[in-house]
Amino acid sequence: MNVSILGIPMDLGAGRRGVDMGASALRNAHLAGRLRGLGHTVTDLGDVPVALPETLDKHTNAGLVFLEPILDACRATVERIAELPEDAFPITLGGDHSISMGTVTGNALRGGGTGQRTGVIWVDAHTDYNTPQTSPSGNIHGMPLAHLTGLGDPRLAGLGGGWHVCPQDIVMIGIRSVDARERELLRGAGIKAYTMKDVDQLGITRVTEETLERLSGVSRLHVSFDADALDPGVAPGVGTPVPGGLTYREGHLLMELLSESGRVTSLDIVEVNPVLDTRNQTAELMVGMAASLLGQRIL
Ligand code: 6HN
Ligand code: MN
Ligand code: MN
Ligand code: MN
Repeated sequence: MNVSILGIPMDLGAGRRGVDMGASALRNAHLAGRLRGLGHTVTDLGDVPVALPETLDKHTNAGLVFLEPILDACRATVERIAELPEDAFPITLGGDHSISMGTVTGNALRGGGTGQRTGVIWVDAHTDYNTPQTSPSGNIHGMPLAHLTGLGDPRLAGLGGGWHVCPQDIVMIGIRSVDARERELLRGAGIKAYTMKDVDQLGITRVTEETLERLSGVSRLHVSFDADALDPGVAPGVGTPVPGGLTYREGHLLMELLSESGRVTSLDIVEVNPVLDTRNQTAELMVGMAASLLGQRIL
């Protein structure tokens, strides 16, 4: 495959500093080399420009912390991704999870037209479905999915000229932390969410099979992998750790099964925080996840 790597070194959407260094940590953990070793052609497109928080006033615009610079970075991301050819496999490196408003939209617009029907597999401890009205923190990394479906702030929801993902085309996996009003909003939204309880009871194989079955009608399939979906025991370098996450093998098996399906067309790796990590182990873990998604096998 023709893999294009794009960094979005942004931590403006998160409540604590450090995930802006995630893109650098993932490159340091030899992402490109690992994928070349699997036979892929890999091009690193560099980084999208992102404002430094130290240069900004931390003012909150209608319940949205750092709205304007996040909008700027997401708009630049949409542009960079949308211009890539249809057969490219973009891997976007966060950065906090607010980058996905730009990456998912850019991928839907890739190849021209007004936006492809895109399935989104959201691998995360959190549902990231807050709006400015429901968010307890005002942090935009807790809001990308709501905005991708067209809810929330019209500036964020209007990225890419108003393309939206259908709630029926979203599947969440690994969920174990949902805010009270976010839960109310999710109820009846039509989004499928596999909580950790579901993963425990059904097993990750059945969860993955059901996910692919549910998303059988989409023409693009995007995986947005928040490192905090994994258990903090194996992925300590994240800003919002929640106990009881996916094991090392559950994470890999999910990626291996998605890889076997041959249907995934783009990937985000987000929320890796090197400041909180131990010897870059979380970045190395996530590079391994990307390798499994792109065809690495045990035998
Ligand atoms: N993430 N639900 C919390 C909030 O502030 O809205 C946490 C969000 C975490 C977001 O990890 O991508
Ligand atoms: Mn997230
Ligand atoms: Mn998360
Ligand atoms: Mn939109």
